[in-house]
Amino acid sequence: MGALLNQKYEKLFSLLDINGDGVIAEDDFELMANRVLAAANEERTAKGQKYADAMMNYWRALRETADVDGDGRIDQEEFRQALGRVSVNFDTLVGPLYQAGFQLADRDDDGLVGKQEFVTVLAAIGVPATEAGATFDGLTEQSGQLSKERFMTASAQYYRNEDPADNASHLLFGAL
Ligand SMILES: [Ca+2]
Ligand SMILES: [Ca+2]
Repeated sequence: MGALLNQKYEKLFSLLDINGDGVIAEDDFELMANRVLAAANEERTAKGQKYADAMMNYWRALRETADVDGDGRIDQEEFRQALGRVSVNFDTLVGPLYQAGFQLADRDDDGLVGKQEFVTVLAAIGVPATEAGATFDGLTEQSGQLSKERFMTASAQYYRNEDPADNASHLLFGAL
C-alpha cells in the first residue's frame, strides 16, 4: 500500500475511534452520529435520521469485512486491511454515508455547502476548524461554495487514491 493511502487510513482510523480507546466499535459510530446531528441541529429530522442510518450501514459493512474474529471491535491493522476491500465498493458501501453527510451540511438543500456549514460538520467529527477551513478552500478553489459533485469526487478519491495529484481530496479530513 502506498504511503499516502496509509496515512489517510490512519487519519480515518483516529477520527472514527472517536472515544479514543484504540479500537473502532459500534459505540464510536453512535457517538459520532450524535455529535454530527447535534452540531447540524438535525437530531429529530428525516435528514438526520438518514445520516444516522447511513452511518450504521457503514459500520455494519465495515464490521462484516474487517471483524475477522467477530468480537465487534476493529483494531488499526484490521481496519487497514479491510478498508481497501470496502473501498472497492465505495459507491454502494461508503458513498451513501458521504451523500447523507453532505445533505446534512447543506441546510437549504440547494446542492451547495458553504464554508461555515462544512466546518461545523467536520469539527463535529474531530477535525480542527482551521484545518477544515483550509480543506474547504482547497476543494472549492476559494469559490466559497462546495458542490455535491466535488465533495463526492473528493471523498471517493480519499479512499481510492486514483489521482495522487488531487491534493485537496487527500486533506479531506484535515492535515495528514
Ligand atoms: Ca473506539
Ligand atoms: Ca446549500
